Formats: sequence, C-alpha cells, structure tokens
Amino acid sequence: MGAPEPLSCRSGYLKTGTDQMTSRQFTFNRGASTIEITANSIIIAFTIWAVSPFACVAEVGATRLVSGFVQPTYVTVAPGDDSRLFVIEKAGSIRIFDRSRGKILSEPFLSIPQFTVSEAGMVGLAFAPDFWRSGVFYVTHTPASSPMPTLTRFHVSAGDTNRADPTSAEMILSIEGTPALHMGGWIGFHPDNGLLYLTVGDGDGLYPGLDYPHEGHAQNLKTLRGKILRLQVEATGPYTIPADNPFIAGGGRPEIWSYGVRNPWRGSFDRLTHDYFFGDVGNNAREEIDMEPAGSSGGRNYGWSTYEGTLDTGFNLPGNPTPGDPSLIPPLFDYIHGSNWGSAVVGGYVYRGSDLPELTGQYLFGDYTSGRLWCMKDRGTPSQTITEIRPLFSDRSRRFHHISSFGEDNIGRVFVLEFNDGDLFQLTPPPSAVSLQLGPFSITQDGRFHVQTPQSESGLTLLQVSSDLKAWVDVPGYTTGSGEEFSDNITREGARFYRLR
Ligand SMILES: [Ca+2]
Repeated sequence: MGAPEPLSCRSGYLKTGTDQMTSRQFTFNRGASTIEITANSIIIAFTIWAVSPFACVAEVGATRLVSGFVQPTYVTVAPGDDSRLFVIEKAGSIRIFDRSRGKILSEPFLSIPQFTVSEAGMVGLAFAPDFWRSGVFYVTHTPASSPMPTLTRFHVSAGDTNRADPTSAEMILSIEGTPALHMGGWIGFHPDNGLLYLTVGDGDGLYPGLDYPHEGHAQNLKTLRGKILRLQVEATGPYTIPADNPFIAGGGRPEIWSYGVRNPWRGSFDRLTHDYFFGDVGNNAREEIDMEPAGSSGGRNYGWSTYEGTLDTGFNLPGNPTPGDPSLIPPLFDYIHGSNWGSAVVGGYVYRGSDLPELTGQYLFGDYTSGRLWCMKDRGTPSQTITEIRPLFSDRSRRFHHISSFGEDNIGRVFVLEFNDGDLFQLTPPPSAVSLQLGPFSITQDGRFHVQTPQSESGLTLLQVSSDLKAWVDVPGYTTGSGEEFSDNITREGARFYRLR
C-alpha cells in the first residue's frame, strides 16, 4: 500500500465493477488522473474529474456581511465610494454599513417616518452622479405626512458625510393613487445621459372587480401609474421633461418613458451596454424580466394588463390593446407561479464584476418568495438560457429567504438583501477547491464505501453524490466537523460522482 498523494479537485468519479480482488490497496497515477482502488470484492476506479463549479448549475459563495436591518428594501452605494453600503429600511431609515469595520453605523443616514401599510414605505434611493460635489440624492417613499408614492430630493449634511440633512427635503413628484399596492419605486440615473428613471407600479388591485378595483392604469397614458418615467433633475428646483421623451408633444403624460407595467419593483442599467432591465412583478400567474435596449427612443408598451408575462389575461379592459397587438413588447423571460420558481420576481443586474467571471455579462435575478437566484445568458437570442445560481453558505442549511433586492457597488460586486431576516449578503467566489487526500478507506460487509477526507478544513462542508453530474444529493450519513468521513452505498452498478465543497 503506497502512501496516498494529495489531490486537488472538487469531484471524483467513482465507477463500480465486479472483478474479484483479494487485497486492499490503491495506487494513484497522476498523469492519467486515475486512481485504481482495489478492495475486497470490488474494483473502484476513482477518476479525478476537473469539474468547473459552473458545469451544472452556477455556484457562488454567499457571504453574510451583516445582519440587523429591519425590513430592508434596497442597497446601493454612492458614486465613487465603495466604503459604505446604504441600506433602506421600509419604515423610513437609510442605514450605513461601514465595510471596513463590518458594522452598521448606529445613527442612520436619514430617518423620515413613513406610511407603511402593505407595500408602502421607503423603497428607492439614487445618488446624483455628481454626489461627491453636490451632495444630492433622491428617495422614493410614502411619507407619513403625505402618503402618496413620492420622489424627494435631499442633501447630505454640510458637516457630516454620514448624515443627511432632513431639513433639505424637497418633494419633486407626488404620484396619484393608492400607495399601498404595486408601488414600484426603483430609481436610477442613466449612465449615459444622466436622466433619472423612476418605475411606478399600477396601484391596481388583483383582478377586475375584486379587491381594489383594477382600473387598467398601465395602459392609460393619462396617469403615471403603471409606467416608467424619465425626468431631468438638477440640484435644485422642479424636474423638467427631457426633450426626447416620447409624449412631450402630446398623447400622454410627458413624464412617461414607457408603459404597460404592473409592479416594476427593481431595475438596473447594464453598466457596459446601458441596456435597461427590470423585473415586473406579476398578478397571480407569471413573473417576468423585461429589457429595453440602449438607444431606444422610448414609448414602449410592455403589455400589462392585456398580458401577464406571455399569458393573455383575458381582462379586456377598455383601453387595453387586444391580444396579439404587434406593438406590445414581450418579456425576455417569464416564469409560472409555483413552489419551484416563486411568485414575486426581483430584478437584478447584468454581472460586470470581477469576482465571478463565469457570470460575466449574464443577467442575475431572483424571486422574493422562493429565495432562488438565476442568471440569464445570451439574453434575447435563440440561445438564451436561464441557469439557477446555487448560493453556498457557510451554514450548509442556509438558503436565501425573502429577497427584497439586489444591489451593486461601483466595481460590480453584487449584494443580496433579505427582507424578513434583515441580512445583507455579498455574492463571492465559491469556496476554493479543497485538497482532497484519499486516506484510509474501507468497504464494509454491507457494501458501503468509506473514505476519509483530509483533516478538517474550513469550507469543506458537504459531500454530495451524483450519477449524472447534474443532480447532486447529499451523501447519507455524512457529517461535518472533524473526521470528515463519509460513506456511500456502492453495491449497485453505475457511475458515481462525488463532490466536496
Ligand atoms: Ca409585460
């Protein structure tokens, strides 16, 4: 029996055979990347399989930065400053997470009482592109003093960059209709032209005739509900209408850039291409991802409530286009409500960071109710694919719950915010490959295969087995901690792939 050699791998390929052997030994041929393990009654070929962590599903590390936020709704950074993450809490505070100290500052950046029934509250934040000079930022919220979906401008305090000046508040826009339903409320500055985009939910109820009335606001160009607005804002004064907004000469409210949306909760610009993406939260059937190419002249109709995703709703409201109207812009992707996918999409970001190169150029999004994440590759082409992202937590039983928002910093690192738990995560490279040293192994009378992995290593949290490199299941009986031993039943024929992570 030779001394086992260390192997660097994440997976092994185990194939069972039936040749009789009489001794227990194994050899390792590094060049052929094959280990022949001979054991009582069974030959095991253990082939080192250099599995990319993205070979089956995309895997990312999920690193908790901090917990303790109360119903957080959004996370972002100020331009040019990645040292602080600004996290909105629904009830009306903006908190600062100091990244170098790993702490939430005790005093909030801003605190304004909000009307918080149902979906109302503070939901959106955008720093002016010249924030470093002007100290100006914008918030979307439903102030308790005037509970309507509202866009307000603030200035940072003159003497403390970690505090906003609440007395600087200037209401820019107050939007008609109920604040509690489908508020939308994402705001962001276009990376090219500096115009402010603002998503507004339709404020309608669920079905025509039930709950709040469904008034078809999304197709009604006389209201700002169910729209994406585009405004020119300056450091002071009211907003103005950009000269190339589609309805500036009539036909609709001039603030409207696009329409036919229900509850566009989260949006983003691809920082490289400037394409605009948003997730439009659906009614009772579909969730959808929409995209507007850079250079669009606006006026696009995304279809609600003639369509929910790609589904004909049958609502037939006055003013709604008829199904099949070629002017309606279908989503890039929609999914059906259910336990598999979820029921409230959360738009994310086209990944442009450097930590997760396998995701570069892919659009990352998730679902509030299922806590699942996906990435979209080759969007809008025949080869468009959706891949689930599997987040790997240090606590193997952890998963994401109630994702309220993603966020992005100035160099494209992506964050995930959990509404109920109040946790803030960063998506990080998956745990590095472990050095797997095949140690003593044994095969018991009942045919179970035992191998001992190296001494306890942090990050070595799970060992899984697969027969097809696609579906991975935990190895029964494997426990974490010292010992790092697993066992598996290999009495049946067929390929077995093992994975440590
Ligand atoms: Ca749509």
